[in-house]
Formats: sequence, structure tokens, C-alpha cells
Amino acid sequence: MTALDTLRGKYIEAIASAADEAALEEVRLAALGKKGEISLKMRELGQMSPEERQTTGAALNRLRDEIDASLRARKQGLADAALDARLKTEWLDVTLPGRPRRAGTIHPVSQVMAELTAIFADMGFAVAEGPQVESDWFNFDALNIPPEHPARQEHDTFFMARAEGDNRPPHVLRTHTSPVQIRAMQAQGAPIRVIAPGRVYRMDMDQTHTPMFHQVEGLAIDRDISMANLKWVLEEFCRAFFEVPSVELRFRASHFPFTEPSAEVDIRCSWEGGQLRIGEGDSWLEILGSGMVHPKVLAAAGVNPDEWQGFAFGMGIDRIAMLKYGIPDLRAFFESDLRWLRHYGFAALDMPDLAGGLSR
Ligand code: 2NL
Repeated sequence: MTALDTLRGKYIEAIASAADEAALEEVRLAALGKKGEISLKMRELGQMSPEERQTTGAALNRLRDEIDASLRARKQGLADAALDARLKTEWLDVTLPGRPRRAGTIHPVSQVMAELTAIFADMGFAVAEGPQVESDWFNFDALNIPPEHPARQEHDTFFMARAEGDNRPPHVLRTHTSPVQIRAMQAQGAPIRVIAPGRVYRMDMDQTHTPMFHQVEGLAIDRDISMANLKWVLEEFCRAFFEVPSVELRFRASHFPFTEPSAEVDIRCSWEGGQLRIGEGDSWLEILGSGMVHPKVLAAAGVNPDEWQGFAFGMGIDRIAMLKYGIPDLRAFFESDLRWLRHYGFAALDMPDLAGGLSR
């Protein structure tokens, strides 16, 4: 065995057993670095005879190339092994099903407000809005509600506090959305067709009443608007809202300070098997109050009652929401009763994880 064979064996073995790139670099320096064993041997060629230099030089070149190739191959092998090791630990199962997200759902009252807004929009009614804290003039006086009326006697109405020594009449939490319509008439005059949906407040709290509830009022003023127009608009609304082919309404004479004449409106229904059906049967359900706007109310809102007339109505939104969606009592609104959501087949309820987490 020649000296070069021994050298070759030593480095091929060292390369094969280098455990990482740093060890491999040490082997490279020991063999091929400036002061490496192969490099030193190459420097010795200068002292050799021409014949010896030729054979030894060629052999040294081959050995250097072989070691170099071996180093590169081992380097690549180590890199491949490192990548394999990473791939074994850093993996992601892209076939896993997604984790269901808890989705919210629209509140029944918001849903019903959107529905009725769309129905009245089709009949040419715009939506009007106004403050929930009102002056007593807009909430009462403009609506022909006299100071001695029970609603103004402390117990029905939330009065806002005034600063010490401020003796002006207190503001109130609006008890109906009528003041919104007074403001709309003041702002745009007649003719006008608006609805005013929103929150209203009354000091009332029992099984069927909450101190804050939702109301929608409607107002149509023109030169010759009549009770007949009122009846058609309300029938059309009920048909569309309750999604039945026909409805029958019953007008009962009534009294409101802000309308003359006034009527309470009932809708024909049946309660067979505890299930409400609108549009058929022998029962009647009161759904709203209405009438022809009182001339004094028109005048207070800056509309000339000798030139203009029209109808107005007011209806509780919470109650018609409960009727339409079969919500049995007010707690459904506060505890988000899932029966209401199921009625609609909400997608969120089809997620096993979610349905399990929200069992009620
Ligand atoms: C009810 C009765 C009603 C009105 C509201 C109204 C508004 C103006 C002028 C005249 Cl600006 N009237 N609103 C009229 C009749 C009845 O509500 O029982 N609501 C739940």
C-alpha cells in the first residue's frame, strides 16, 4: 500500500463518520486547507525530479478531487438527513376538518324591524329617527296630551333630572315614537309618508311588560288621505309581515288624544292546539292603535290642518315579533331562546360543537 492510499483511506473514513457540518469542515481543513495534509504534499512536488513529480502530481490531483467530491456528497447527505428530521417533526395535517366558530345571530327584534321597514318601504314610507330623550313638548304637548293626562303624572313616564335650581320642565325618555314624526313633519312638511321604529320607555314591569320596549309608528299626510287608505296599508302590511295570502282586520272605535277618529285594530286568527294562525279562525288579536291625525297635532307640527290630513298608527314590535316567531314569553328576548333560532334553521345550530355548547 502506498502512502497516498493510506492518506486516502484515512480521509474517506473521516468524511463518512463526520456527524455534522462542523465536523465535516474540520476534515476538509485537515486535508485540503492551506496547511492541510494534501496541500503540504503538493508543495513537496517542487523538490522532486520531473518523472517523480509527474506521477505523484497526477496521483495527488486525483486524490484531492476524490476527497473534494466525497466532502460534497457527505455535505449533501447531512443536509438531506437534517431536512428529513425536520419534516418528521414539523408537519401540518391539512386534511383536518375546520374548527367551528361561534357565530352570532340577529336578535328577533332587529330582524322584525328590518322586515317591517322593507314592507313599508315598498309602500313608499321612509324611516325617520329621533332622540330617545325628549322634551315634554315633543313627547306630550305636540301630541295633544294635556298636562293633567295620567301619562304625565309621574308614574308612567321616566323623567330626567334637572340641575339644582333649574325649574324648566324636565325632559323624558320618550314614551312613544310619535315625537319623531312631529319632528319629521316640522322638518319636511306635507305631504309626508314615514315610519318611526325605535326604543320607547314606560315605567312598567311585569310578566308581559318591560320598561324599555320597541314600537313602530306610521304617518301618512296628504290632501285627501282617509281611513280607507289606512285600512289598505295595514292589511297589506299584515299580509306581508305574517306571510299569509289574506288577512282580515277589525276596526274598533277607540280614543287617543292625538287622533280623531281613533280605532284599535284586531286581526282574525285561530289558536287551535295552542298554535296561532293568522288570517283564519274565530278569534281576534289586538295588534295596533290608529286613527286620523288630530288637527291640533298637525298644527303643532307646523302643518296646516285646513289643507292637509292623514292617518297615523302605532304598534308594539316586541309583541308582533313574538307572534310571528312563536316566542312564548319575554324571557326569550333576554335569554336568547334557541327555539326562535331553530324556527329559522340557523346554520350555526347545525354545527355539532356549537349546538352542544348552547343547549337550552
Ligand atoms: C298604540 C297606539 C298610536 C299614533 C299612535 C300618532 C303619531 C302622530 C300623530 C298622531 Cl305624529 N298619531 N301615532 C296614532 C294612533 C295610535 O299608537 O296603541 N300603540 C301601541
